[in-house]
This record gives sequence, structure tokens and C-alpha cells, in this order.
Amino acid sequence: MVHFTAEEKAAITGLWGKVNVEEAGGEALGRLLVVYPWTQRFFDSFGNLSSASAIMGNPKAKAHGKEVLTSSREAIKNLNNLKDAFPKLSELHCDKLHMDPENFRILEIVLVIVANHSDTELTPLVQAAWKIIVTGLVNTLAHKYH
Ligand code: HEG
Repeated sequence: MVHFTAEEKAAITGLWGKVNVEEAGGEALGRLLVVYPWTQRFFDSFGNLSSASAIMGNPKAKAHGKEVLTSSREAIKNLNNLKDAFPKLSELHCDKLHMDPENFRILEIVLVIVANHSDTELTPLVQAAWKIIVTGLVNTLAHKYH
């Protein structure tokens, strides 16, 4: 795991402060469901996921995307100890949802795409930092898998 200095931590926390969790979260989860349709099987309760526009406008998908990014933002507060950030969530996805951790990697790809498409001008350095953080988060969530 990468060790971050105080300065790097401040830069990363600042970057996350700018992320609109509602917008980026909804966009990321929507794209996940559209581009990787097999992920829809986890979301039976979401209602209409029959087309790309239905998915992108689905309020439950948006709310879940926001929840995912909000919890990610909490984890970022403890950057140098990411692997201990999500023990309960990791167990939930493994033991209760029986979700293949490969799906975390897919979400990782989507999150990087969403960041690169955002209105905010992102320097290559910030893009690289985002990629590292998202990878860290994803590894964290896979940590309790057995
Ligand atoms: Mg998961 C529940 C976070 C990837 C499917 N996910 C949750 C919850 C959080 C969360 C905070 C609510 C937990 C609770 O109610 O106690 N998820 C989370 C993160 C990431 C992630 C931080 C990746 C960075 N989740 C993920 C992926 C899928 C998925 C890739 C499916 C492809 N999550 C999922 C499902 C639930 C949660 C099906 C249960 C939803 C429900 O029952 O309402």
C-alpha cells in the first residue's frame, strides 16, 4: 500500500472535497449498470433498468451511487490505513451479497472514466492520484474476501 505524506493527504482530501458525490456517484453506478449489464442482477429491487436512459434516470440507482461515493469519502479520511476502513462493508459484499470482487475492479474503471469526464479540469497528476485512491478503495473492499 502506498504511504501518503501529510501534503499528499491534504491534496487528496481536497480533491475529494470537490467531488459531487450525488452527481458522480449516480453517473458511475448508472454507467456500471449500462456497460456491464450483468451487474444488474444485484439490484432487483431498483425497478426499471430496461434501457440506458431508464438506468441513468433511475432514482434508486442514483441514491445507491451516492451511498457508495459517500462511504468512499469517509474511508479517504484514513488514507494510510485503508485496509481497515471497510471491514463490515467488505464482509457484506462477500458473505451476504456473494458478489464477485471482480465487480469492484469494474466499478474502479467506471469511476476513473467519470472523473475524466467531469467538468472540472483535472491535471494528469490529479488523474493519477484519483486512480491510486480508487484502486486503494477497491483493494480495501476486497480485503475480507475468503
Ligand atoms: Mg456496494 C450495499 C459501498 C461496490 C452492490 N455498498 C452497499 C452499501 C455501501 C456500499 C455503503 C450499503 C451498506 C449497508 O446498507 O449497510 N459498494 C460500496 C463501495 C463500493 C461498492 C464503497 C466500491 C468502491 N457494491 C459495489 C459493486 C456492486 C455493489 C461494484 C455490484 C456490482 N452494494 C451492492 C449491493 C448492496 C450494496 C447489491 C446492497 C444494496 C441494498 O440491499 O440496498
